[in-house]
Amino acid sequence: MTITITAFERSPDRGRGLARDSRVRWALEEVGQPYKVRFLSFQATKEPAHLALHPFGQIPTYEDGDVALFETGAIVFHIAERYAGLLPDDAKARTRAINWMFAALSTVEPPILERQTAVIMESDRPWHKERLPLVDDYIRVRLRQLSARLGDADWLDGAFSAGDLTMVSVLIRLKSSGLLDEYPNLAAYVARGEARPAYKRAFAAQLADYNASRQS
Ligand code: GTB
Repeated sequence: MTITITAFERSPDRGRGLARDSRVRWALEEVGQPYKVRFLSFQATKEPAHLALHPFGQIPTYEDGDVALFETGAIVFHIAERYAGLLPDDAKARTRAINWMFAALSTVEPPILERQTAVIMESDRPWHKERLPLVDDYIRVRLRQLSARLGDADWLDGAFSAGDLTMVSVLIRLKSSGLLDEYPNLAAYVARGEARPAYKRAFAAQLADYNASRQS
């Protein structure tokens, strides 16, 4: 049974590896599993067939035989549990890697998403110019703390893991903001993630899909 994920038929990130299917593609590339993508319009994500798979009407979803999942965290965790390559064998190290996945999604990502909302949805509001620097400061608190923990290590806890894949995927969204460059070790950490062959394959596949969607 081939793994099938969903993505937008024309990705709103214009193939820049920022939409949520990117993390799932990257995880599948890391573990060497082939996959198919089922492309959906925004409208189709709100229709019953997709809502049966994803109660919030979003992408991505993941299907493999009788396994059907939504939420990138759960999907990456499932892939990492099922296939070798993204979680250490040692039980304690494995738990710590999973800990970093939760930290990325629960503690680091929320202010980054707030910034995205401020930039995309609120730029016409009269208070936007005052709010954005506040959001940037919330982000800086987390980046400073993460930077201190990472230090001069390559990855968050020993070898590259699903924790790093999730954290790098979260931080990548800050690249265009300039905030990441204030923390050179975090900028280098993200660059190390992007330099991984599996990341490059996932990025190229997402970009190719976006370019193909523009031809049709
Ligand atoms: N918590 C969920 C998960 O991690 O899986 C969040 C999923 C999610 O936000 N999916 C988005 C979606 O389906 C797609 S990625 N949105 C439609 C909806 O909520 O109705 C969204 C996205 C687009 C473009 C950029 N970008 O250009 O930076 C980033 C993210």
